[in-house]
Amino acid sequence: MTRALILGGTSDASQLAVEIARAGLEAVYSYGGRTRAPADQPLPTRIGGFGGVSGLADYIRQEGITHVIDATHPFAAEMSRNAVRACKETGTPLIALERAPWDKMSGDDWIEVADVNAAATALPETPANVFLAIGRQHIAPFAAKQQHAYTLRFVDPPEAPLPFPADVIVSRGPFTLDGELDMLRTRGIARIVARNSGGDGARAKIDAARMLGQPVIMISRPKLPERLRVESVADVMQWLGHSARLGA
Ligand code: 3Y8
Ligand code: NAP
Repeated sequence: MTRALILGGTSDASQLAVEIARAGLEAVYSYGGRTRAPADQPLPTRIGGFGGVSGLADYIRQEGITHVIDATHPFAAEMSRNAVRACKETGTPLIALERAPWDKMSGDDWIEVADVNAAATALPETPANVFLAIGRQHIAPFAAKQQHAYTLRFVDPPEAPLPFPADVIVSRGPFTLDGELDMLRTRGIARIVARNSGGDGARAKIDAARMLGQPVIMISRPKLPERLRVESVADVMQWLGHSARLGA
């Protein structure tokens, strides 16, 4: 009897939830509790951390989870690392649904950096209008470069004061090319800082930057442990179907 746990919080995870609900498989969708009103899901949903590796292992045992799908964002590294360890500890099959990174195309002007600190260092000294498309959790390093005029984009309005003056756009995405072109032009943005999230939900700003001939400071993905990894919902359903048939 299949009982899957989806570690969600991305558009891919939402698409998977629809297919799993349609197939009538038993599953629970899990959010980290980062946003005020996460999107509704067609499955029973839980919100908030598990309490590290041991908390996740306990959850798997107590809830009789038979399969774990890590459909979190490529930058949700801690959740992914915990999933690998908890599934090894409990002997639970694990698969990652992870979109491919964006590849640099001709016309792209990317400055590729390893992390957020390197992104802040990569900004020019001369004042510029900078768009930080990296959410709220990792903006502190830019407080060291206050000569720039920053535009930030968050899912929810900021609760705490920001570490530096900035203009905040509150929007959950996914974003459109026209909307990104308009935003970049009207704000005279000269630099975008983005993460290589991959997928379609966040790529419009990268396409817009290319069209406007603007450089993007692109943060590479964190290294994750080896685990079974697919890029499509169909592959996950096949994996579930195969194991589910065996475990039925
Ligand atoms: C809570 C689920 C959907 C999901 C949409 C995707 C696309 C839009 C692009 C920019 C970049 C950013 C941010 C972003 C994108 C999708 C997708 C994606 C980037 C939701 C969601 C949750 C989160 C958490 C949130 C983070 C933040 C990151 C904003 C739901 C909407 C910047 C990542 O306020 C906070 O604390 C926000 C935190 C983690 C990064 C950060 O560190 O601040 N996503 N995003 C998940 C949970 O509670 O477990 O609320 O419904 C999902 C989506 N975010 O179905 O339409 O990639 O799938 N999300 C980044 O890419 O750098 C915005 O502005 O261009
Ligand atoms: P993270 O740094 O990898 O995770 C930190 C801790 O948050 C985890 O150890 C876990 O707490 C909890 N957590 C994260 N995702 C969870 C989930 N789906 N269900 C239950 N607990 C979860 O994660 P993050 O980067 O803050 O991202 C949080 C969520 O937002 C993820 O689900 C991710 O898919 C979504 N998201 C993130 C980004 C991004 O840029 N990081 C972009 C879009 C969407 P415990 O250790 O207590 O279990």
